[in-house]
Amino acid sequence: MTTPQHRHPGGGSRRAAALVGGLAAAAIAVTLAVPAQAAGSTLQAAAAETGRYFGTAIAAGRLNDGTYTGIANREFNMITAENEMKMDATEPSQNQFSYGNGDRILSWAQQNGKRVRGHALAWHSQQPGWMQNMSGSALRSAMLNHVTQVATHYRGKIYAWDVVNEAFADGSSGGRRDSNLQRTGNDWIEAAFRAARAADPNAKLCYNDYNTDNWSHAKTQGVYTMVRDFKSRGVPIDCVGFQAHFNSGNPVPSNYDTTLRNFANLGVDVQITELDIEGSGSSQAQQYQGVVQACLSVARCTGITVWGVRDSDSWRASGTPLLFDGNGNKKAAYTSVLNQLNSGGTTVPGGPTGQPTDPTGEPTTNPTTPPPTGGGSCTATYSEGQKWGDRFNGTVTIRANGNISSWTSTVTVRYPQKIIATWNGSPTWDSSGNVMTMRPSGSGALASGQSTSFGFTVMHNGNWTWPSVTCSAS
Ligand code: 9MR
Repeated sequence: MTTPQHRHPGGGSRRAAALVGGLAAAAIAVTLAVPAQAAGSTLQAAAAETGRYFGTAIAAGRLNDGTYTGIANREFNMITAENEMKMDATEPSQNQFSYGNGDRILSWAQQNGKRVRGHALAWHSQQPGWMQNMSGSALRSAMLNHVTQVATHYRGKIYAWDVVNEAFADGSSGGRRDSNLQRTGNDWIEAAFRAARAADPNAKLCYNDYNTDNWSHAKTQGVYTMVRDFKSRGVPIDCVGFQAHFNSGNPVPSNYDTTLRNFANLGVDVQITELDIEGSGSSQAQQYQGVVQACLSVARCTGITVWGVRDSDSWRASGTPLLFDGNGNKKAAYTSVLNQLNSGGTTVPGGPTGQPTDPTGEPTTNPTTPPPTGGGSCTATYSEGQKWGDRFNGTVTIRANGNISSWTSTVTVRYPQKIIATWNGSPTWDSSGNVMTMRPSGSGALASGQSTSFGFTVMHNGNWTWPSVTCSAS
């Protein structure tokens, strides 16, 4: 691919850090204990620690089931209508719109302080009968009218719309799926996106599909090429949804993080939109953990939605693919997802505290120099990584001088620079967004003379000044 790829987390070069001019390294030891961050006890709380959401699909017909709504309300903060906002549900007869069940789900979400993903405005499947029989310019107009009407009805209330769903073919072609919509002309997808933007300028507009998780699959490449083309021509697309319906024949790919990262690097958010994994026990739990880990490693992976609450609510209930069993008990998969969310990851741009930048260009908080102690100390050394037109990578090497049980490092970037991705550490941010405090993902213990490193990507926005770094040991 011609687009630069970030290094794989942990795969960055370990070349010795050169001590050159402009390098700000400090060796500092501290007595101050770093307060442990409270772990989130629900999926939504744990995801929010890094600015992400955790969502579920909701069926209107189950809203009077107290166990169902109890779990949904406690664990999730993003809601997708499983079927109720689709074309057949919202326009059963041409130009006669029906929003009863969609509105029911929206109201439940709003009353409980949750956001809503809209699903889906244009799709070859679940079309109302009248539309299935249409073709050509009449179908194109009817589709655009549908997009406009439904997006207008929900204007201002939707976080992100799946504007177009499942438009690419399975298999090795990498091309579009044949459908009545596709036969109206290859530009039907961008036409739908433009209509959606005009109807609801504040909703994020997503392309959503399945079997696009493995980076080496033709379908993934086909969608990637379309999104890259849309971005280059100014077609209004903000996000790409990865449905993530997995089973033994279609397992979670080991290159999932690469896929998410490469799409994000096109300048779109990425989201896991319909996650379910058939199976049980520790094997299911491990696969769930892998998906969460991949999302957490990509700063623009802004959230994860599972496709239903309990196994018995699933479209493929016999595969027991969800996080709660039929009685509403937490499964091993639930615990592995929660633990993985609590282990930290990249923080999404703007989250969790908004990360405002100081318009004067000065960091509002400078790294403080804690008092030295008699114990071990550490040195932080910055080294330049790969550079692209709009961004650069950096690596910070932490070296222990004397045994240390853990370390904390700060990285200060200069406005209008912005750190957009990190790896090999757990970041938190000050209120200015310019100062990142990095802590080890694992124990952080280093014997005297040992070193470890973490890395990050900076959008330079015209400012190439090197970040300054510090380290404190405990
Ligand atoms: O879960 C949905 C199920 O209740 C419907 O019968 C089915 C009809 O197509 O759609 C299911 O949801 C699908 C989603 O809308 C798009 N991606 C695949 C999902 C699972 O089939």
